[in-house]
Formats: sequence, C-alpha cells, structure tokens
Amino acid sequence: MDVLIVTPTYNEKDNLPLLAAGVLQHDGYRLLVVDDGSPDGTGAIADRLAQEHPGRVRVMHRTGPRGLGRSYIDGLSHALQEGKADFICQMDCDLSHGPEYLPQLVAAGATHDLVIGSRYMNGGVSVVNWPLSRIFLSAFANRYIRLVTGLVPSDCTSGYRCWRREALAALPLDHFISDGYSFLVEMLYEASQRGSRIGEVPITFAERREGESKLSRAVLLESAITPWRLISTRRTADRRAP
Ligand SMILES: Nc1nc2c(ncn2[C@@H]2O[C@H](COP(=O)(O)OP(=O)(O)OP(=O)(O)O)[C@@H](O)[C@H]2O)c(=O)[nH]1
Ligand SMILES: [Mg+2]
Repeated sequence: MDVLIVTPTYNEKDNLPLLAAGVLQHDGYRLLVVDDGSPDGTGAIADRLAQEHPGRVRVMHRTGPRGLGRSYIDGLSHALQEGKADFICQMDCDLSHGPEYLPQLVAAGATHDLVIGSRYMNGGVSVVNWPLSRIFLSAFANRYIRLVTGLVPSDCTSGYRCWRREALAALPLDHFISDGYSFLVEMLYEASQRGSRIGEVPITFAERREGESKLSRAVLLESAITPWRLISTRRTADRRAP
C-alpha cells in the first residue's frame, strides 16, 4: 500500500523536519512538500530532506502568486498524475495535525472515500492551546457551513484528510475558485455531491508552537461567502439539468 502525504508550506522551517520524521516513521508513506517560496528557507530544508530520503520525500517549489488552495491544487494534481498512491493525505505542516493519527485515517480509508481528522467528534472541540476566541470562531464556522450547505461531517474545515485516489481524481480540482480554508470546504462539498463515502476519525488539534499563523481577514471573508456560492452553483446546475 502506497500513501502520499501532501503538505503545503509557507515559513515552516522549524516544523518541517519534525513533520517529515513523523510521517516517514510509517512504512510505505511518502511526503510531498509544496513550498511557496518561503522567505525563511523552508524550501532549502525540504530539498535537504529530499536528498536524505530519496524516493520518499519530494518537493515542489511554486512560483507566482502564493496560496493554500493553489498549492493544494498543484500538489494533489501531481499526486494524481504520478498515479502511484492508493491513498493521498492532506495535512498542515505546523504540527497541529499529529502524524501519529495517519495510520488511523488510512485504515478508515478501507471503507470510506474520504476520511477527515475531526476535532469535533466528542461533543466539544478537541484542541490544545487555542484561545477561546479561536474556539468560538472555529465552532461557529463549522455550524454555519453545515447549515448553509447541508454537509454532514462534524469538522468541515479540518485540513487533515485522507482520500482514496479514485475519489480525489473525481473532483474538478482545476475549477476550484476558493483559496483559503474555503478550498477545503469546496473540496468536501464536491466530494459529497459526487456521493463519496465520508468518514471521520477523532484527533486532538495542537496549536502551532513555531512560526506564524496565516489566517487573514480576506480568508475569513472568503469563508463566509463560499458556502452560499457553492449552493447557488448547485441550484443553477440543477435548473440546467434536463
Ligand atoms: N504553500 C503554501 N502553504 C501555505 C500558505 N499559507 C499557509 N500555508 C500552509 O498551510 C498550512 C496551514 O497554515 P497555517 O498558517 O497553520 O494556518 P492555520 O492552521 O489556519 O492557522 P493557525 O491556527 O495559526 O495554525 C501550514 O502548513 C502553512 O505553512 C500558502 O500561501 N502557500
Ligand atoms: Mg495551523
């Protein structure tokens, strides 16, 4: 079984070596780093890791406009073109997503097309070191998205996911519009529309210890609009259908 982990990076020089070690401890797991020309030299560290682990670590150096969604589109498209991996996972590089959960996500992939590492499976939210304001924001965002779109998973904004290759290949990656967290919501919505079997595995999310968050006002605004855009596109498509 071949598992490829795709992680986007922007200024993660201290976190990347730890994440790589956590991923590579699992047999058969490979890592694809999608770096957006990080000014802190993350790209060079990724190149060094690729040299140290030939065949297990690869690096994409992006140029042009940076962004989480764009990076995922490039990384996931590469993973699909390569055509080797049975499972393709997405995870943040800031160690908020513990690599120790990966085998559980992959195992659940035996009976699901998409498995989400969820912070919301125990009633409350499983996070370490989050300020109350962040907890409220995340809980509100998830309720809002579920209410507007009708999505069922408890954690629609989690960036920790494992896809069966075929389910990922069925998504219109090139047509996605959103870029921040919304990109994750758009992926989930499209997968759900295509009848993907979606499962969840509980995780505890740890706030980043090193580096800075890239959460911006523009990203939040996009997140507020995207659920409405997704359902209106759906309605238009329904009306056009014969
Ligand atoms: N390639 C690329 N990666 C990005 C970009 N913005 C964020 N990332 C990465 O995406 C992942 C999630 O970003 P974070 O900054 O942790 O955002 P967050 O998790 O929403 O915010 P925190 O709660 O502060 O961790 C990390 O691995 C980042 O390095 C970007 O523009 N390009
Ligand atoms: Mg983070």
